[in-house]
Amino acid sequence: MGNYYLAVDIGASSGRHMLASMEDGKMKLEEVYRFPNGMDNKNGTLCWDVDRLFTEIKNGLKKCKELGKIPATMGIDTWGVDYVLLDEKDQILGDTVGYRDSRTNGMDEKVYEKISLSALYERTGIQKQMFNTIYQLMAVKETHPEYLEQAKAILMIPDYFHFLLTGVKKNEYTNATTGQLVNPTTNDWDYELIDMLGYNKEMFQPVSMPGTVVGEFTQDIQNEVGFNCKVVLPATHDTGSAVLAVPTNDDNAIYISSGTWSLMGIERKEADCSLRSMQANFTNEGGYDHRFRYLKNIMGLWMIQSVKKEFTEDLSFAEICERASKETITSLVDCNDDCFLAPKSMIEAVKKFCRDSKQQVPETVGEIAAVIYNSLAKCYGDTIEEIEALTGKKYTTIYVVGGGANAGYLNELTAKYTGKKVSAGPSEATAIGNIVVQMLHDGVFKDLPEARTCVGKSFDVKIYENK
Ligand code: ADP
Ligand code: LRH
Repeated sequence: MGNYYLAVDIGASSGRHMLASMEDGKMKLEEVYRFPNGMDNKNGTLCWDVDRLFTEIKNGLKKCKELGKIPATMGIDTWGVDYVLLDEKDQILGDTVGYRDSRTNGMDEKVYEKISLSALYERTGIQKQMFNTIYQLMAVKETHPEYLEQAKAILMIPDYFHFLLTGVKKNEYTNATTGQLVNPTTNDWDYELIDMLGYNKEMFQPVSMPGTVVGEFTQDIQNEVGFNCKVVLPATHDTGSAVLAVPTNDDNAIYISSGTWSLMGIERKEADCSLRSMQANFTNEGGYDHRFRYLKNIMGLWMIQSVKKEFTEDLSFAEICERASKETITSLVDCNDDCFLAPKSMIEAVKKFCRDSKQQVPETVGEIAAVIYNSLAKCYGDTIEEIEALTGKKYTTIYVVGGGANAGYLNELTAKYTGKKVSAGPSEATAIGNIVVQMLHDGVFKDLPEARTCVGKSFDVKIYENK
């Protein structure tokens, strides 16, 4: 038995500690601990409870100790774009506001007073999302300029947790790129842009690549969790980790990282910062080994998560999926409409969209879920057409990874609306991709293609064909 490696993967809807080891040339994955996540409404502002999340991180570490499975290395990944600002005493300045909060409304215009939308895309390659760090920082500048002045460090959420574990502050590359402040050619912060916007340059640490050692647990953490461990940077952006675990080395693979969001795209060696690409709203997120994820953010299973909370019946995702598959309703909504980003009621938002567009209004659980699943799959179909037009290539297979790979009905619909073969799994791709980088660091694999081959033979995938 070789070493254990620990991935702490915290998505917007749940976090988990996954231990991995190699056995007979295959990766074995074991879930050690799981906890819920979500933004809390704190006096009208949507916030992350980072204190609770850090307690959960330590709870999972204690569980490893209890099991007698001490990892050789560990790393944390989370969703992108959100961050904390730390003062000179390393205390968080203000609330840890989540990306669905409305504080960024109007901040695009403030940013464009300094730099145009197209110039911004040309120098970052990142698609416009109102919640990108660049707009969030503008909201801070407008409402709490003193936070920006006092800040000694900006840490993305996983960077912050790594700091709490080790006492070392690093800005990891993949998550940094989601903020729209990194240059895809130098792969470093775009200090000129940061200056232009009037953000405090001093708070940015040099960008570190996945595979870099952060440090070891502080004495306090060792005392609390009962062991020491080396922290190695994975691709700390969850999507960056998930795409590392797409189980193929086919350069012409289309993937969907399917969870709270559906991130659909391809991998590329160079960023495409052209006007055409900007107009199609594709992004170039930085990845391991200088591979860019050329993709589109699609609203994703957030819509299902939200209606699930509102249903009076307590149903599992599997049950909701099953009910949807029995329905015949044909109404469709535009999943990427802003009205679905943070509605008071997702059920009402879906109904209103159908009503306003003169389509049948869904009423039952099955109908509401069917409208959402069909609309997502339709959006995947449209996105494939855009990717094929933008790249001038035809693609045959869509690799769905992440929790959404378990949604059988959605996979069937994806095959139907895209006309492509769908390969679904692994559902824990993010944790696997996180561990892949740790294993590459430890010399278990010589390179990423070898790791992806191993992922392919270690985990089950299910194939769906267009009938
Ligand atoms: P995130 O990392 O963004 O929190 P996950 O990758 O964990 O999200 O995916 C969670 C989503 O996967 C759920 O919201 C749900 O829609 C979907 N899902 C998980 N298991 C199932 C299942 N058995 N059937 C249908 N959908 C599922
Ligand atoms: C998915 C994700 C996505 C980002 C969003 C904020 O969890 O990281 O890639 O765009 O959250």
